[in-house]
Amino acid sequence: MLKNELSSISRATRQALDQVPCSFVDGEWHVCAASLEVIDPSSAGVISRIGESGVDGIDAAVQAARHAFERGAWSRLDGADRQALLTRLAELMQRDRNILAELEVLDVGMPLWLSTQLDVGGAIEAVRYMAGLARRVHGRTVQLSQPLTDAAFFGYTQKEPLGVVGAIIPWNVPLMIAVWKLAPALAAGCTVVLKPSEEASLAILHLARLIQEAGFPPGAVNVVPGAGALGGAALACHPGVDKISFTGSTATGRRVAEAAARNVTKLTLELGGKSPQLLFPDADLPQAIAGIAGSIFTNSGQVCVAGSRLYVHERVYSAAVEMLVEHARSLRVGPGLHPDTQIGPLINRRQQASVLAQLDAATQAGAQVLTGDARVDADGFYVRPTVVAVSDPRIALMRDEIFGPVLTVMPFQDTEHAIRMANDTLFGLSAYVWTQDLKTMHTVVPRIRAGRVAVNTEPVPWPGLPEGGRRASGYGRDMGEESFESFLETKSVLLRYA
Ligand code: TXE
Repeated sequence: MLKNELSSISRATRQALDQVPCSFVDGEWHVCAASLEVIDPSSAGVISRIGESGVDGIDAAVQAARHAFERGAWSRLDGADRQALLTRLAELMQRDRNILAELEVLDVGMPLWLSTQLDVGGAIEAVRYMAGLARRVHGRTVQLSQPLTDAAFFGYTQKEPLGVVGAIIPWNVPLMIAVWKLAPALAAGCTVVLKPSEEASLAILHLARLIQEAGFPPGAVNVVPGAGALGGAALACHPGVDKISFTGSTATGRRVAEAAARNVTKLTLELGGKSPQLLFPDADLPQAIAGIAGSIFTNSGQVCVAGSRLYVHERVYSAAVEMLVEHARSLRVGPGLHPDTQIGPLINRRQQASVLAQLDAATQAGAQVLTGDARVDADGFYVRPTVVAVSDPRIALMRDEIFGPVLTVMPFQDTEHAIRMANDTLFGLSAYVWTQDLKTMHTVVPRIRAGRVAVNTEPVPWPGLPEGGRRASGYGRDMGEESFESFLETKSVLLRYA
């Protein structure tokens, strides 16, 4: 059967599914008047309900975060104490690793090994990394040499937490992306209103329980589940918010930017991508094929940095495509809780229908599906890993983010041709280069227009390496010191001492 066996989940995970739909505001749980269904993507069955916070719920959360920020119980806490509480949170996440991982499987559809390692493991590492930065808030001294007066001056800058942060989270790797925003904001001393995606909130609600258990001051973190068009939109235009950090689609990102502009609210936007992979003839082919497949098929292609456009040097094109097709066909599609599963279902019926429709449109436009029928005969939202040979780079499959397990392949003639095709996109999030040749690598990497280039590896998020894009992929960075700094304000201090 291609659906999750719910009897196999732990009692604690079952309890989390049975919670009354609530939001977490000002350190307390509030029962929501309205609620939304939670659907297991492997079966299309309803397994739980989450709260619908609505506009009033968002307003209460922003007020709680503002009050907490001004009171200073978090924002003026010593960096060492903020580090200690974040470290405590990481320990509790480690303790509840299995619950968090099972919740993500049931909510998102991803296989258990992936939710354990990437999503939950990545989230824990990110909290630990940012906990360390909480003690590293540095201003600088400035030599003042303006010869305007005879008086003597001293100048320095100091860093201060930005204020109230609104974090709007997508559904594809919910816990990890939530922590990518939450952890640096908290480390910097900001307070946070976090709106998870209505498609996947369960693990983030459990995170809120752990935040409560760890003993964060009331209002430091507020979690308000609910629909984007309602709560998300209300958060983006709320005048009490100092910064919005958003990850999601380019279309919604534009709306968020317009809403934030009304209050001149600061913004980080991590939007979609159409990331290229360049396979050069000198690459270690078996290693590259496994990595290329991992770069697009992991989490069923629902990864912002998914390498969805593959360009292969014409000399190795036939061999590489044959190996890729064989690899894609060998991947085991199934429910996330099943230990053999490599590829889980997509998040929902809409996403499944959208991916299949885009494949149909590409076929009609002359593209050739090499892996056979992508459809799976099941109730869940499955799509098989699919490789498509394309000759016309203008078709929609080559230009739009598909967010499914679909890889397009095209040949290239030489390095210049490869770079030109890689950059032929409105996006600029990530890119992959497969080569053993140092000259090729150093020629290609600087010329790729993307926030990140991975060489001979599939995407592995490291807390110290910033993630983010250019152009339609957004601006600003998650993770790394860059992200931490983006939650701090600079104040210049001018002192006359003589
Ligand atoms: O994303 P949305 P959706 C892409 C991917 C996918 C497509 C649609 O291509 O097929 O987006 O997914 C909240 N004001 N990515 O519709 O709408 C919403 O509640 C404020 C790529 O789920 O961008 C959720 O919390 N917020 C991406 C968040 O925005 C609003 C990951 C993301 O939802 C809002 C996910 C509004 N008006 C999807 N409307 C990536 N970069 O990784 C919705 N939201």
